[in-house]
Amino acid sequence: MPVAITVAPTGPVATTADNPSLPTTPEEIADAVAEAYVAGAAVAHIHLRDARQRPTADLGIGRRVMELIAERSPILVQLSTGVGLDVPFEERARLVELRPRMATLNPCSMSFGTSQFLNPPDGVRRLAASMRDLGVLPELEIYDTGHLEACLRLRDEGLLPERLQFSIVLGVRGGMAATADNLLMMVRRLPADAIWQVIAIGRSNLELTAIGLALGGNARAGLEDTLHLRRGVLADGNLPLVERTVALARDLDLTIADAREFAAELG
Ligand code: KMH
Ligand code: ZN
Repeated sequence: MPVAITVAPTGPVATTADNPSLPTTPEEIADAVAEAYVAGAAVAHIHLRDARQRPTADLGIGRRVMELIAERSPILVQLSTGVGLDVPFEERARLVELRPRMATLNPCSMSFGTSQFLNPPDGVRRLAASMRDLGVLPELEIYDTGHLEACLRLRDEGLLPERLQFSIVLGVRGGMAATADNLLMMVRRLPADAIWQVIAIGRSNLELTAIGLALGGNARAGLEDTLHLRRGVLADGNLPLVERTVALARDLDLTIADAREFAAELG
């Protein structure tokens, strides 16, 4: 199977004070996504920001970003329903009304750094049901073993598609540590037909992305996951991070999926 690369250009936490090349306006986000598409990304994982760079679930901003992205390329849009830690769950959940191709579904609440990431069980079930009803494919973000079990229960209840798409998130304080052992343990527990990628946050981004590719996973790249290209060297935008991941995959003799191929695999 060709490898699908997701670009995650913005994320919920960093600002341009952390990395001046972080895209935050709709135009900047769409430009970053267009460049990433040309470099080989098939999916764009999108967080929205307001004019003061704060994470937002504003439907108008979401619509604008999706329009600008669609004008520039056929990349598959995956809207984050995680949005940002201070945005109430019910506001975040409404973003699926914009009917992106995919949206994140975070199955459980957890500590997240010094804050908390609230995903209450009844809200998660409602969000999964509305994704199913609107035809929005869930990208399941699992930060711990119990999150996988919660997803399998949702599938058994008919709230998720039969074939599941997971992101194994490593390196968030409050979730699994970014170690190869943790990644291998999670990969072994996934359903055999699962589509999956690693989301490696912070210092171990490069190593764990490489291990995920070598194990047969897809990959994600972008300033949401690391602000640095090398230790101590800020990435000058998302493009170098996407190009690095494409090169890594090619060095492993893997081929890169385009958006159309990955859409067909998702069904
Ligand atoms: N940055 C991720 C670890 C989501 O997009 O739904 C958390 C997140 C979740 O942003
Ligand atoms: Zn995200």
